[in-house]
This record gives sequence, structure tokens and C-alpha cells, in this order.
Amino acid sequence: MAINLNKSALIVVDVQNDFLLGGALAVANGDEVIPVINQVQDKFALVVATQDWHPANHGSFAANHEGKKVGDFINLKGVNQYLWPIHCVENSEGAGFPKALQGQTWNKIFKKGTNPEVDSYSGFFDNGKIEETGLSDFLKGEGIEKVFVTGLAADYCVKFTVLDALDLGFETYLLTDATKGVNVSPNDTNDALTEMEKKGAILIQSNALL
Ligand code: VGL
Ligand code: ZN
Repeated sequence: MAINLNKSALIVVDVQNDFLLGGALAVANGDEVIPVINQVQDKFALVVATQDWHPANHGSFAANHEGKKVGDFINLKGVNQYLWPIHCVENSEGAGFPKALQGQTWNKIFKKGTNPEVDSYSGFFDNGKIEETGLSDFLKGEGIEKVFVTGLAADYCVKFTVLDALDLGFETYLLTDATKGVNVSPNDTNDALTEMEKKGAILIQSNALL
């Protein structure tokens, strides 16, 4: 079964050093997505990436809240916010893309999480749905109707990117072998896959595109 990639874009979510082996918020086996993305991206006329890009004073960092530790929750401007270790600080090595990931041909990179007062899991909107990153308008302006989502983390930024893509009217695919989850709780990635599928995402393996 060949999937028609006309009017399709690949979205590479947050494949950044801090989410990879040795990084500040390493996703178990996260590095395994790199060769899969490198291989599959050649099939797409349009490839975009998102980049978690936080100022040092970002409200999602436990270290920025006295008496709080990683894994605690706070109310951040009305949004229940899980507190993370310091990660993907703007212009840091950890916020960069790994050398092994071939990003030379990407059409555009969308930074997110730049506002210290709100986190931004989705590549489309912040978690308060106040501001857009510009990704939706860019894709629609390019005539894109289908998106294929890859990257990290399956249970956070990938999940919310997929759910928003569906809300925005894109036919949305998740490449299951091109994503890995954080699993703050052991079943989070499985639950995320189920939630995405229930909402209408089509789960495929990358070899369906090769
Ligand atoms: C992410 C937690 C915090 C992600 C970003 O890219 O999934 N997760 N910031
Ligand atoms: Zn982040």
C-alpha cells in the first residue's frame, strides 16, 4: 500500500540534543529516531522542524520556582504546569540539533516555548492556546493537506502537535518508529498513541513510505 505524498509535509518535532542520550531531559532510546527521520525525509517536498527554545527564566523549569522540584506541578498563568529540569535553553548546545540529523534541506524551523510565562508542547500553539508559532499558516500557505509527524517526545510535544494538526484540519499521520516517549508514568507513550488514534490520527511505520 503506497501512501500518496502529494500535498504532504513531514514535521520533525524537537529532535534536539537535550532530548537525546546525555541530554538534560533525555528520552530513552530517543536517538533511534534520527536514522529513521534521515531516511524518510527525502520522500517529502516539504520538511519543517520545531525547536524547543526556552529563555533561562522559563516557568516550566523547576529550578525557577523556590521550593519546587522536577515532577511537581504549579499553576502557571492558569495552566497546570509539570515542572521539568532546565532544558533547551535558547542558544545552548542542548537546544541545538544533533550532527547526525540531516537538517540541511529543511524548509523552515519553528521555535516554541520562547515566552517564559507559558509552556508550548504543540508545534502549533502554546499550552494556553494564546499564540501561534506560525506553523499552521505556513503549511496552509504551501498547500499542505497531510502532515506526517515524527520526533520527541511522543507523550508531550509530538502528541500535542498531532492533536492540534487534527483540530486544524490536516490529515495527520504519526510515524510510530520515528518517535519515542518520556514516560513520566510507564504507560504514557502507549496512552498517547491511543489518544492520538482515537482523535483520528493514522499510525503507520516509516517503511510504509519507502
Ligand atoms: C518537551 C517537555 C518539555 C518535548 C519539551 O519536546 O516533548 N517535553 N519541553
Ligand atoms: Zn520544553
